[in-house]
Amino acid sequence: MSLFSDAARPVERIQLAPGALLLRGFADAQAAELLREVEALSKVSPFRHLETPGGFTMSVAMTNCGAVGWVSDRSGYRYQALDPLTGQAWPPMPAAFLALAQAAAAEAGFPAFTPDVALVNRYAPGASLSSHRDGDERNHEHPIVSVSLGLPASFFFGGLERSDPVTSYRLDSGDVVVWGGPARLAYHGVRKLKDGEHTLTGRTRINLTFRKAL
Ligand code: MD3
Ligand code: FE
Repeated sequence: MSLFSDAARPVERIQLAPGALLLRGFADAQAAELLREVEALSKVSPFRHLETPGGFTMSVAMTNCGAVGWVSDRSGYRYQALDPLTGQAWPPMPAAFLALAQAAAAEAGFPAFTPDVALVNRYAPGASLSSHRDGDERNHEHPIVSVSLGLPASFFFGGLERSDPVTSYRLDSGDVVVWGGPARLAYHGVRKLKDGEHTLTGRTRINLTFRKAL
């Protein structure tokens, strides 16, 4: 019996595109523990709605844990060691976060993934994330691991150009995706969250993205 699977829903491996591996249900057994850690770290570095360089306020609320955190303001996007809201270091990455991210990356052929940040996104009904690429990390040979918790979301994923056609997928609680190789710099985003009720999170979706920024 694997440490990272749940007897109720065996992990399904679905190749979304070259370099993009969806592990359905991979985090089911850890979901409640991961959410407790999110609640604890958000007491140190609270969720906030960041401003974009263009002056918009993001509908998704964000926080981070780890050696650095991803932030956005009028001057741009970047990773930084201090939380601009508290002036203090971000909370450390919980051991359960690191173990899950490393196990998922290893499943996808990245046995040496050492993320130094987990960006935590919180969606209320109506929140969305417009099309973007994750390019602020120093070395794009490292994958990104994403973990979905709570309400389901419709997520889209395209190519290396913003104008490339996209395919939509549903991400359910417990689903983990490893984005590496040719998928690493693909455009993607999340459609407006539909209202609903989830046993673990209520009317909320949480997404963790593990990155090696430095
Ligand atoms: C494809 N988060 O934080 S997870 C993000 O559900 C982000 O909150 C979304 O996009 C969310 O940057 C989507 C799926 C995802 C994450 C990283 C990717 C898809 C990706 C990196 C490269 C390509
Ligand atoms: Fe992204």
